[in-house]
Amino acid sequence: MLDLTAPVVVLTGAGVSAESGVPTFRGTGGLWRDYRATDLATPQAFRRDPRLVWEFYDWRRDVIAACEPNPAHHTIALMEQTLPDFTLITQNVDGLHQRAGSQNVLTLHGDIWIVRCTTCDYRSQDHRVPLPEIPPRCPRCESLLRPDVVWFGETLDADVLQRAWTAASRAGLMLVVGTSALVQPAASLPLLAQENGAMLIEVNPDETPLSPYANQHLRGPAGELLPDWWGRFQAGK
Ligand code: BV8
Ligand code: ZN
Repeated sequence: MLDLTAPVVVLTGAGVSAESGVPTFRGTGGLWRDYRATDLATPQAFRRDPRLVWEFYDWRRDVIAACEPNPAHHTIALMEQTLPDFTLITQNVDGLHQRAGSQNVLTLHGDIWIVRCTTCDYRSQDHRVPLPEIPPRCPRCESLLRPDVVWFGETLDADVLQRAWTAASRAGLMLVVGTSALVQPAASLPLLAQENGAMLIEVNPDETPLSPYANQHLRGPAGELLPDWWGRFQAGK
């Protein structure tokens, strides 16, 4: 029997957006023109070929713009509205949690809908699909713009990471939804939570390195299993 007043944390990965049609990183959809996403989401790739990296992001923005939040996103937004102490941490950059109504989202890896200048402090929401110019240039200083996401080898925003760390360490319950639990430091958050007494529930059709630590497994698609779990959780089952 779960304590309904204990702090609840949800950590999501690309799998929570899979049923919306957003390709995951490591699943079959994780390829673009035979490139692996993880090879393009790096500062080195951007330095070497900013046009190619922007073609990749422009394509992802185009795909995401046509996707809708799925019942998993909506359930997580409902949890935030209903529970007295709730935190959503996401590795995703697609903005679907926000579109489903989640208000306070800790976006560990940034936001694909924000661009920022590689030279000056210009930073702006940009929802244009496709982008009129690839690679896009700063309207202030003409330098290259980049997606405001955290690439492999880059550090996460210290404040966001600190807030995620704090939320995980005081959680009574953490749901880990749709992540292969391979990317650090995000993948350490569930273990930190458990070390501090949290119950871990993994929502994923597949096994992950986190599975042996989880107290409970919802083995299937989040869009189907999460709404059902939430109904039972609220009924105190
Ligand atoms: C950092 C933004 C250090 C960009 C992303 C140890 C060894 C080797 C390397 C490292 C290491 N420790 C740290 C590193 C480096 C690296 C890392 O972790 N590498 C991994 C690959 C080993 N980490 C970093 O570089 C991080 N920075 O550590 O800085 C540092 C310190 C000081 C000074 C300088 C540097 C930065 C990591 C952030 C990278 N950016 N995204 C973009 O999106 O374009 S990560 C990227 O992968 C996405 O954010 C994605 O969310 C994330 C994780 O992937 P998942 O979300 O888990 O998605 P995936 O496809 O893998 O899995 C989907 C899951 O869903 C599957 O399990 C599947 O079964 C499940 N699923 C499918 N359908 C459904 C479902 N689940 C539920 N329902 C469904 N329907
Ligand atoms: Zn600029």
